[in-house]
Amino acid sequence: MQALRHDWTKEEIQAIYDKPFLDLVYEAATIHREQKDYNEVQISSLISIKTGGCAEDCSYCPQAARYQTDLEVQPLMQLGQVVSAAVKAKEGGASRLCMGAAWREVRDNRDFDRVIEMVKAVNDMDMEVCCTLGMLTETQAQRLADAGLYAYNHNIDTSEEDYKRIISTRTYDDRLNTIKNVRKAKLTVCSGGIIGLGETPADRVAMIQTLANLPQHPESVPVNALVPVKGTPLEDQPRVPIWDMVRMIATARIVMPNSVVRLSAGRNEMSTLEQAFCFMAGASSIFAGDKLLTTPNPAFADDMVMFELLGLKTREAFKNGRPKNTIKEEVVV
Ligand code: SAM
Ligand code: DTB
Ligand code: SF4
Repeated sequence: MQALRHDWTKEEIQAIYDKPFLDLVYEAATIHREQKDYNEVQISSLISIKTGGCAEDCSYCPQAARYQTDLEVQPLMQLGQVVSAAVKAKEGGASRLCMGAAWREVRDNRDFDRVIEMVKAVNDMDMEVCCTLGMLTETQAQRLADAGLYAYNHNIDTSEEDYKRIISTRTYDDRLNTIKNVRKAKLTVCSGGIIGLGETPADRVAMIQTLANLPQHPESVPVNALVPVKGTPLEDQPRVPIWDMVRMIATARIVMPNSVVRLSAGRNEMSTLEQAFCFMAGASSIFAGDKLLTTPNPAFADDMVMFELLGLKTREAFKNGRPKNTIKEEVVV
């Protein structure tokens, strides 16, 4: 087992990213196959608990209020709606439920109280609960942890140098600061990015370097291919070549060997063979269910056909042990 490093240079990561394609896949696959459950894939299901009307200007995002997209804005869901969605996701084979809100940051109000109730309810269903709610303070992260949250998703999206081109309403440091707050609350971190934003290969390498040189690697690293949405500034971006997606997954797998790399947005446009290459290169997690947050994703049934074809198995919840904060409260009668 390779020792974890937090001192990667850009040159080292670039050299990995630029390897001949099959050498890169072989190296990543070799590292991936050192894990005993290498044929297991973790399934997360996404629910958009609050959709659209967001104050930020992320140029890829259909949920930013300032872009004219075809999205229907929806207020924060009721607890019962979330529980029904969680039941459906669990029946479909998901071990993790990720709740996303189109918020710039969490505010200490009744909406947050309701999210806390959602976290408790889903954790009680023995699913790993993840949230992605925008920026968080340390106290808010702690409140989520106390409610039984398992992971917090907060992507850095691209390189620090490229960030201002993509988002002007917050800084890279804002993003890193929330990740720090999540760590202080002892939650697991899910952080990755998007390719296909018009970034250079050097930006991709710099993004991986930032993630790999955090004091602790994110437990989960989502690699998203941009889903271009009409009305957003990036609507005309060309589709990400599959070669680049595989290179990103393989590079992340090699430099963060203990992390779970998630083949995230963009699967709807990929063939089974293309996805098979992503799994070969070390992806071991996906978002399943026919919708991501607002855009289409393959149906559960189609994914199960793919799993059967490739001999993949779904990973159960809490495979690495149940953290103390997610142990259900005893009901005293
Ligand atoms: N508002 C919160 C935030 O920004 O952290 C949570 C929701 S936000 C939609 C979650 C992540 O989805 C973003 O960080 C981005 O990486 C990803 N995302 C959003 N729109 C996307 C798109 N069109 N294609 C691919 N990924 C996208
Ligand atoms: C992540 O990295 N990708 C997911 C999840 N984390 C929250 C979101 C993808 C969103 C794709 C665009 C949409 O459906 O709105
Ligand atoms: Fe808002 Fe998140 Fe979309 Fe940015 S990515 S506009 S913060 S919902």
